Amino acid sequence: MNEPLVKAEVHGRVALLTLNRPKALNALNNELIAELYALLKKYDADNEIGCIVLTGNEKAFAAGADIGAMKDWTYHDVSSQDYLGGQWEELRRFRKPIIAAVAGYALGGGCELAMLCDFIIAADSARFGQPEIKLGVIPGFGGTQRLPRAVGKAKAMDLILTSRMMNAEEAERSGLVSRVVPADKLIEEALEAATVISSMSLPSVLMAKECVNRAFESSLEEGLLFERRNFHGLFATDDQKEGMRAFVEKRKPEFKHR
Ligand code: CO8
Repeated sequence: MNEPLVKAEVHGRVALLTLNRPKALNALNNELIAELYALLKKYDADNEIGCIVLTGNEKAFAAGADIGAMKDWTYHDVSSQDYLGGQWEELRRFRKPIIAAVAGYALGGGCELAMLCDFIIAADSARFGQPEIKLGVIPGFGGTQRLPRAVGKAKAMDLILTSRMMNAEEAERSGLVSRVVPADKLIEEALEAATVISSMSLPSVLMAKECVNRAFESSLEEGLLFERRNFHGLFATDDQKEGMRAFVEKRKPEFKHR
């Protein structure tokens, strides 16, 4: 049997997904994306899972879309099959938090895949970039939209137009990653963060993710209303009663995730 292109392990309430095309620096092809999509769909729907960690290996999170596979495609090929539509596009719709744990290269589609996760924890070895311009194309999976939102226009233009890479320290300074850790502690740290998240009440975790994402899709007025109504809604959950009672009774809450 062939090795899976994405490996899955479960650690308590956390699913750890590892991109597994090491010889091609985890270059993203349709088969890998289909496996990733199927696993994310499975764990997103699994009540026993509260958070997902997506990682690569120490050399590469992913070095981009598979250039060898794309090289002979015509405009008609990519546009008629809506390349990067379909499952690629669906990757951003999952509701459970997904943490990208990035070591080594996160380039092109690899950087875009990391950016569509909810936050990025980087190893000190991580290198981020959108080098598509060197190939005669542009980022095609959100890079021109998500990178400026994360790091601002100046740095996004610099990276996208010159194709230069930025290291983990610069990525943290500019807001692309939430924390930088030693490479040998990356998975431990990401699993720890995911374990903390998955110990929280699932309805409030899902709501918090949705509300933060709404900040990028709406006016402040609309976003504040969306947040307030969802805040109100959480008072209908058992976990709100448990969380607040546990605080008052000076004990740890036992969330039932409902
Ligand atoms: N596609 C296919 N194969 C790749 C890719 C890639 N993106 N990146 C690396 N590989 C392969 C190499 O061809 C090589 O294979 P082989 O051993 O068979 O020759 C193997 O991985 C190892 O790579 P290198 O020998 O080049 O390793 P180095 O350590 O010398 O260099 C680099 C590492 C700098 C990362 C270099 O491999 C590189 O520049 N890779 C390409 C980076 C790039 O241009 N990425 C953008 C691709 S285009 C894109 O992503 C469009 C976005 C579309 C959206 C995708 C949705 C998720």
